[in-house]
Amino acid sequence: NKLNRMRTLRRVSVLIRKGVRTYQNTLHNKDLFYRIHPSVSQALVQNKPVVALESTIITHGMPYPHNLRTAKEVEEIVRAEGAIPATIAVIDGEICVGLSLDELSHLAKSKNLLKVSRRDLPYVISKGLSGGTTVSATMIAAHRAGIPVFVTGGIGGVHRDGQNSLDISADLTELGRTPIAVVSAGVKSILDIGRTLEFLETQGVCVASYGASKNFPAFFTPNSGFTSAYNVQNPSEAAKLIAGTLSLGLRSGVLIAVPVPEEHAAVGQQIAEAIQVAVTEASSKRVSGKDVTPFILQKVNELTLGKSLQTNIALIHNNAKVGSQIACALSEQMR
Ligand code: PSU
Ligand code: MN
Repeated sequence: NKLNRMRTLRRVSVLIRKGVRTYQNTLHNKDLFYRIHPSVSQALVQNKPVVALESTIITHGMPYPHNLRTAKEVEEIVRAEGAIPATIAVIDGEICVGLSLDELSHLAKSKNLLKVSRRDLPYVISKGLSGGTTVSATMIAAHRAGIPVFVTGGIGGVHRDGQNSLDISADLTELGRTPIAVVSAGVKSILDIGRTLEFLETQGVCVASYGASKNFPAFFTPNSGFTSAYNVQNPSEAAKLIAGTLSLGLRSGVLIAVPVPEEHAAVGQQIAEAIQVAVTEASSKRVSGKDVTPFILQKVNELTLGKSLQTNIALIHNNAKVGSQIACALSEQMR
């Protein structure tokens, strides 16, 4: 009955709050090689909502000056929703959590910066190099700093023909081993979306679509034809799901898949054709390893005459808004 259900819910939320506190106490904020921006560490100490942001999207995902403008706009959106932005990158061998405007603009303008994934971190640190962090490296840093919510555009996945090449993004295994909620517009159809979802299931990642349906979005378009295991209808439901993950001590992450708003969705057919061309060209030019994703992103943008870039920016804005609302709801639930 209703009363029992309410008691259950109250009991669960008390347990979850305790669990998340225990989890947060086990984090190390003062690690060597980490530099936490004062605005971020202050917010964390005061239990205010913080949103982590990645930087490969700045160094490798978008051309200048769109990358810089978008990075600034995203931080503004996070602030407008009442959260603190923490863009993460490696600068001169230091993992920086929260960047100054100068640092953002340096990342956006410099050519030849590294794309830093989990496996690259030790090398980049040991050489004192700089680079944009991918979803996997950003998750590691955000988790270490104690930030449970991370917003990006799209995550990496299983590449087409990945069952043969084994080109599977480290983002997926990271989601299996690092307890962070990643808010993204799903994965691009440059990838094999069905196999990506299968792999996430194997990794134990809780995948939930944001909104009224379980449709799993395909980045440029709201529906990939595949479905998530669950859907969450609002920031508070999403926050509870995340809190549940943290307090259970599962150590795996959550993927919140936010469909691009219908009015910004790209013309599906045009994008699909551009992707086909780009994927074929990547394989005929023997582009491999970490260069595949940036190569295809740039090619698709070129072929759609910037239309894909417009959609890309619009969906990141939307993810930033939704992700910030989730971070605020989570910090509210922790009070
Ligand atoms: N997908 C996008 N834009 C991006 C990326 C992916 O739509 O910028 C970047 C992200 O940083 C992601 C990385 O973590 O590419 C994945 O690269 P790879 O496929 O090499 O794992
Ligand atoms: Mn790869």
